[in-house]
Amino acid sequence: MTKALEPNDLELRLRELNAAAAQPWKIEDGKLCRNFRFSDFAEAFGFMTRIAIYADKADHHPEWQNVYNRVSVQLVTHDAGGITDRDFALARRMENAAVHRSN
Ligand code: H2B
Repeated sequence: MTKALEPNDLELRLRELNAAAAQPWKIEDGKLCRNFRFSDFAEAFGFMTRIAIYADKADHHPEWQNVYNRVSVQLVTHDAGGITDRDFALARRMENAAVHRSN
């Protein structure tokens, strides 16, 4: 099982992730969080569809909420009781999927 990251590693990985992110990821309530905004609902839902297919294959699923063109994401590995490399892998995947269509 993947281990929850220690605070120092977490900060390091967060800085690496945010170096490539248009809007910052933040740690809130022990989860890796970011709000995405798209041009419209179709773009937001298209993003969610692409990520859902990846997440299910990886057996690692996001907590997320969608309202029209906005998608709020909170990533945590329940099995490990904290944020792990699997959450950062999913976050990077989200950045790549959203980079051409959102802020
Ligand atoms: N997703 C996330 N984000 N965290 C988990 O701990 C997790 C998961 N566990 N997807 C998986 C599924 C587990 O519940 C199943 C049984 O493999």
